[in-house]
Amino acid sequence: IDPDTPTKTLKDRSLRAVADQIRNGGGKRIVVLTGAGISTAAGIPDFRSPKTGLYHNLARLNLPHAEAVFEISYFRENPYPFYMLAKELYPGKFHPTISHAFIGLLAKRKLLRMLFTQNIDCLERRAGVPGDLIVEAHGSFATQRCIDCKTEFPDDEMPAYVEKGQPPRCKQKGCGGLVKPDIVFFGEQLPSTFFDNRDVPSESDLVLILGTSLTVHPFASLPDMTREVTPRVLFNKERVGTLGHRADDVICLGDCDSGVRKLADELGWRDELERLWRGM
Ligand code: CNA
Repeated sequence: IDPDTPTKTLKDRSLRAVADQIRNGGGKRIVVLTGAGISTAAGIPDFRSPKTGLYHNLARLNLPHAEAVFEISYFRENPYPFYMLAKELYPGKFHPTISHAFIGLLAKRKLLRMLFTQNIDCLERRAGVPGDLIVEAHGSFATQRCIDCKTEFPDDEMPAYVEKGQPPRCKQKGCGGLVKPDIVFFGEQLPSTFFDNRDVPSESDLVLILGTSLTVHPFASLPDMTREVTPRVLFNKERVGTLGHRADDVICLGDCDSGVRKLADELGWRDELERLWRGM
């Protein structure tokens, strides 16, 4: 956007102006959109970062192409690469980042309208964001079922299989199909909570977007479903989607934890944020 274009809602396109907006009550229905980039500092690789991303490192598994690890047809043939990945990402091993803690703080201050996450690591819950304010758009490891007859597999038996990298088999008589955690593979329908809450971004008064390449649809279209007057703030290593095209877009390039700390400083929340994070 031309730097001379006047803003509609914010004083200017800075984090200070975003903080003022929140402090003045113009950020009471905040929608947060997150992706793998908010968890890289926790030690969980993202997909697409060059060299460190999972797609780069999956090359050693001899997959026909990296995305095959999330394709049902390939999973049927060879579920082991997915289970190797599942072992790496399985919830319980990682600690939330300062960015997760910030979302927890928004919820604590009753400013969070909804968090839409593409992540499957459950770190938002661990950071204290209440489950009813989270849309896990790409599912989660919380439940699992048979890919053929769809019968659920018991939660308490799952961790041992994941730890061994061994796919369990369906227990239904005569089935024996492969069991897959309820995370969304390519071509699979997103959970109904995503569609039930799809209008929420258009009702928000501020949108924060953290650590996502905005390449996976339909999630990637959420920032564009907000009203023109709703400020959109991007915390990411690179520019993504249409962020930067609107008058009230604020772009904070770099690692999202630093960006979030800057915003917390502007809000006067920094001490509370660090305390909250250390206590997680
Ligand atoms: P992606 O396509 O890998 O993009 C990540 C984005 O974050 C890129 O734009 C990076 O530049 C940026 N980034 C990386 N590290 C940082 C950082 N520290 N600070 C700021 N920006 C950073 O991941 P998306 O989430 O956009 O893609 C959607 C996929 C990734 C979803 O289906 C997820 O399920 C999947 N995924 C999830 C996890 C997880 O649960 N932690 C891990 C890996 C992949």
